[in-house]
Amino acid sequence: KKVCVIGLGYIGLPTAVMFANHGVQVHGVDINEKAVNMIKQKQLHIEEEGLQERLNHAIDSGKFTVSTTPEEADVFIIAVPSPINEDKTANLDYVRDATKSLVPYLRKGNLVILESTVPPRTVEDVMLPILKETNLEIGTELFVSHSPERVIPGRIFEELTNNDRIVGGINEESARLTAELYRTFVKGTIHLTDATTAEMVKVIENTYRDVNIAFANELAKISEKIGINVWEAIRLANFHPRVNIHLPGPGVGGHCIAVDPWFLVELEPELAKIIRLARDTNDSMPEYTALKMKRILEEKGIQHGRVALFGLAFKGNVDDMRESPSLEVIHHLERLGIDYTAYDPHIKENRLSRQTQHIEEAVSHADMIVILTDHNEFKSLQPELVDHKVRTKIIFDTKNCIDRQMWEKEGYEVYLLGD
Ligand code: SAJ
Repeated sequence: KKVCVIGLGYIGLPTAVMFANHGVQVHGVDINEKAVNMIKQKQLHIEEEGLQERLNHAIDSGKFTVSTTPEEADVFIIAVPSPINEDKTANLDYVRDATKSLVPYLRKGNLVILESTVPPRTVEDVMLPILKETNLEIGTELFVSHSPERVIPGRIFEELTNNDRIVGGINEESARLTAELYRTFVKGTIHLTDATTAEMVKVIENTYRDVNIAFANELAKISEKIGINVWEAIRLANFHPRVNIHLPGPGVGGHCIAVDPWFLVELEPELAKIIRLARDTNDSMPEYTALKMKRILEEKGIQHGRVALFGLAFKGNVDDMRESPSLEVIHHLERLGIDYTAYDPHIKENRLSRQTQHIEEAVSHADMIVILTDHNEFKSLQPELVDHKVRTKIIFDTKNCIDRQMWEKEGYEVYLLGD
């Protein structure tokens, strides 16, 4: 069997090397020439635990080739971005272009699998009309399915192997062939359904999480008003066997959870009410966080204060800054006229004007350290490391991830989001 993987990003690259390391011949394709050249030289253009060794092995074994154009194969897997436009409508250009790029290479008996998360009906309404241009009969000569990726950045390989997998075919044969392929490395259960249901399943998983986080964020705001610690309240509530409340924070980022709910809002704006409200609630958190910083500085009588922002990635222990709430927090600080520096040990090049690679520089003359992502480096951060540099000993933790007592012992005033 030969598999051609279109899109070598956070999902496509790990998936490609997984197949290659399980004896499948894989050809990887990306329109980004720079990324392709890097991968050829066994260099990573993304950070993911365990990816480097696996990529080395895949390339050295000769089972994994890469280029900017597809090749004939038995199976084609599409793993390209499916972002939203400015106006929150789905941008399916990448899915459309990737599908079109396959048309000249498709032969009788081929299978096309879409892994990208898409609004329900995309396979039926967007992909199939394009695939019909092959003149192959869909469902008997050309098989098509949606098998959404469901892995979490930071634990991709573990989840690729052990998570259950949803496989939705445009007919039963398509689903069966797809399941057979993923069996190569998937140890979880593979559940078969139709393509549109599979699209819906994926979108509602992320929407569930978004709505749940919005609930937690609303509870954080309420808790601040009534004077309790929301983290403690949620922790205790979650001891109930049927309660699983997620955690508040400075916002919801990434290109999945903050994006996918909009697909449902776009399809059914009149009906998707809670979904819409949850999006707005989560989107309100960066400003809420920035305003809390302003309030703390004012309460302490600090004028022209400077804050040191710790964490630019959209969540802990990843190097991905796209759609990060930290960027929104910065936007609001600028709007409020609050001086800041930004530091993130996972973002290795300076992409912002006030960003620094050195923690000492970040905290120099700072009146408040603000933890925006729960990187391990911040959880275990020793106050002595920053002590001699800060101007005022205040730390504001938006992720409840630092050792509060340790910082208090060092003379810091500790603030917590939702407390
Ligand atoms: N966040 C909170 N509170 C929480 C959990 C997360 O504020 O309790 C924030 C994070 O800080 C981050 C954002 O939400 O900014 C999203 O992070 P995440 O860890 O929840 O999710 P992603 O975007 O990294 O991955 C999700 C996963 N979906 C689910 O868990 C249902 C993953 O399994 C999907 O494969 C992925 O989206 C995807 O690609 O769709």
